[in-house]
Amino acid sequence: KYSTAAANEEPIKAPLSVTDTQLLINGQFQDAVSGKTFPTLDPRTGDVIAHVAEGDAEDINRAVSAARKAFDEGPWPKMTAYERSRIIFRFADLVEKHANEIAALETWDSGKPYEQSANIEVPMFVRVFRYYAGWADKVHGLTIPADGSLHVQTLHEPIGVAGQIIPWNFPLLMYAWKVGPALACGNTVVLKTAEQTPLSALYVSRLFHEAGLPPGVLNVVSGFGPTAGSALCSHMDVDKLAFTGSTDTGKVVLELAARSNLKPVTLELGGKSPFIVCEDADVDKAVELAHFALFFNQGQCCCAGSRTYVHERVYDEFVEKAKARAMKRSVGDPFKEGIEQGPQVDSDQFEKILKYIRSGIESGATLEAGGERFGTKGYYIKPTVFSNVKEDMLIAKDEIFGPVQTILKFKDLDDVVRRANATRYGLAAGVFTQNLDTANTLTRALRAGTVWINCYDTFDAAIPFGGYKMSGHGREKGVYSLRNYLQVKAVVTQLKNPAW
Ligand code: TXE
Repeated sequence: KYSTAAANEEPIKAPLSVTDTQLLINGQFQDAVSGKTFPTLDPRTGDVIAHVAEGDAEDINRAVSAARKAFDEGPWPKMTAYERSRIIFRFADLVEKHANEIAALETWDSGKPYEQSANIEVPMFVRVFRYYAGWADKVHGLTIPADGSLHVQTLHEPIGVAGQIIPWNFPLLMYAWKVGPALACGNTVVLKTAEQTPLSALYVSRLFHEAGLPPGVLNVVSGFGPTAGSALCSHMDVDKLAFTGSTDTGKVVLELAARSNLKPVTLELGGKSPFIVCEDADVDKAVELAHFALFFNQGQCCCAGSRTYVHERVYDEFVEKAKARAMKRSVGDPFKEGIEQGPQVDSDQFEKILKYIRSGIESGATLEAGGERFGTKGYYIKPTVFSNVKEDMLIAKDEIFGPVQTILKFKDLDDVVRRANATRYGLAAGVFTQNLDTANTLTRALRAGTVWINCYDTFDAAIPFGGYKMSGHGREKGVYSLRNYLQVKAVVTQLKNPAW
């Protein structure tokens, strides 16, 4: 039985107050040109946390000019790479020093458990920045043995002003994955945060300036997609775009880039990733990992293992245990100790998920657990499990982006490979098996940017992440992300005396 007590209790007071609510342009916090603001809400209650400056095209213009000037005139791209690296390292130290406040802000604005913000997201944020700080002075080109009397080198140069648009499910981590490599390579940035979660980016960006970041190098504009976001995508002075969000908005971003100045775009979009439990699986362990793969972060992960394929031999046992695990999941105020699941980020997401749950019931899937809101206020949803799910049901095709596990039965590897790949997405896949041959066979056959074997959602800063098919273009993290932020210049010199 679920206990609804926690969600009905008075929310715990967030242990901080909000200090940064203005746009950050050219090193200065400032109001939007229009003077407009928008409320950012506490997903536990729907109450206003703070009013935040609402940037639109005018503010994007200002931010891009600041970034342009900081790129063209320096000092950032002209500094030694070692100096850039030291500023980024100092920033990471400052974030560590303020880790508790930052984690609390992230939880307050997004609804994710404080323990997750404090133990996973802030430490990973710091780690990603240290990783890229380390790269800053190791970015260099090649010397190429070309034919005849040509001496050939490549220079790896920063690409210029990077426009970056991030979503609300991991506000800090998406900031790190984008800002880290861009700044390490010597670019300048205009970052547009998600309208649901503008707060943590403003707070940490103030720390970045305390760490010595020159004005104009990193500009942060809070605001909405169709206004601030599209102005950034269309801007003629932006040299590169990086976007994380829905596949539909990704298409708009790509189109705006193409219609303006053909700036290159990296996209990290939606997913419907298979998690495959093979017949040799230890069912208890498989249930736990599949549960984590789907329910982590309230199910709001682009790479969520949202189609759980279970071999027919272990299917019934798996469903029983997956149901029991979901019923045990602790849901409630994300500031409370021991809470695994907080509220969804906002009422749009909450309603969208409930609609998919209704659609699952109507299409004939078996509702094993959950299926409705949790408590009476805020955007909490009971951990939900469907069995007997078929591929033609919407819940097996669309990205639900919520705590809804869909369990499908398969016969053999050919069957599961065909079905796992029959999706427009290709972000990630999970395989649970002890059999090396099965693991290797599935790894080759699955069309996904990440295959996790006997683990899931491991996000080391050095591991590349990105999608096949409509899950996106390009890779973030690791050495691969540096390529997104560099131009390659071939330098070809004719030698007078090619004897050497
Ligand atoms: O996404 P949007 P939404 C998926 C998930 C979710 C659905 C809708 O399924 O339920 O998308 O969420 C900015 N030009 N993901 O509506 O619209 C917007 O302001 C430029 C998966 O929040 O894609 C925000 O900053 N920018 C995903 C960002 O795009 C625009 C994470 C994401 O919003 C824009 C989030 C425009 N015209 C949602 N319109 C993942 N891959 O992890 C919006 N934006």
